[in-house]
Amino acid sequence: MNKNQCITFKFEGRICDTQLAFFRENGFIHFKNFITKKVVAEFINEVEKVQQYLLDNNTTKINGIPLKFGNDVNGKPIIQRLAFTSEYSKRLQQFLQDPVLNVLLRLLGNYDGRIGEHEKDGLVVNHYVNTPSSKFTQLGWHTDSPRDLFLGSRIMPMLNIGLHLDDCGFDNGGLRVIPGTHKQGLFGLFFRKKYYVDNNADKKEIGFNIEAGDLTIHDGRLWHRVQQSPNQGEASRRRVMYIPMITGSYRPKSIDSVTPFYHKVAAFIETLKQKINPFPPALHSQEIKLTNSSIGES
Ligand SMILES: O=C(O)CCC(=O)C(=O)O
Repeated sequence: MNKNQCITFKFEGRICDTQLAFFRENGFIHFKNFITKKVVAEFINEVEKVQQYLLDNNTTKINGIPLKFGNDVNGKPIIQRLAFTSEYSKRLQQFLQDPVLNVLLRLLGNYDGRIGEHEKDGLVVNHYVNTPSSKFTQLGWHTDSPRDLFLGSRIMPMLNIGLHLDDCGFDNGGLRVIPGTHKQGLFGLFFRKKYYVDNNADKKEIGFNIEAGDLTIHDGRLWHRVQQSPNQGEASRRRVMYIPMITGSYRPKSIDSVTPFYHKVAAFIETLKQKINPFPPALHSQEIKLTNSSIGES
């Protein structure tokens, strides 16, 4: 399997044995057209409403999870990482309760899984866009599992279910995974890559040709990253909702929840990266052009 051979599946209301075998072997799976374009538009609208509400109320954290702010192509403020989004939207809440999602639990094998609507970071919405003042254009290599340790529990099986809201062909960046790494031992889980700092392509990584409405699911132990789009502005936009499907004891978050340590570390790394190189590589030329023109104007 390589980047040109991204195998996709059609979801027909159940996880069949072939899909289960593929997921067990590789640690991820890609379903085409899980929701229709009409529903995609509806969800984008809901996310925008939640974003506006949170911006209007100067909300910077939800249940202890910091939101990530940036600016859109038109300079308007946006939230580039939302957490617990469904707690602000009846429509998204209703979607998380749709029995169709429970069908995906089969991928967790014998574990008793559930949708973590009020646990971990809840329903996350990531919004990547390349603009001079975007704060989110890529994401370094990581797995999701060690977060459990920071939350005070042992590593438990989990799935991250990504519902994609924009088209994003392989050449436009997006999700990259290293197949099979969910089966590695603890050493590989912790030390295969430098968490969040390493953005380099791996020779074993594969990517996806995503259409809005597609669903990708990855095992929490799988190494993955988000490749920055080579494009600027609108063409670089990538929005994806992540639904955590989790196991273990029920640990809901609330307004009193403290910010987990890994978010503090991630924020620290981000600040450090900004200080070392304030403009992500793909933005360099645009930023320099803008700076020159403003110098010329003054
Ligand atoms: O945006 C993506 O597709 C991946 C996001 C991710 O890995 C994360 O939020 O931890």
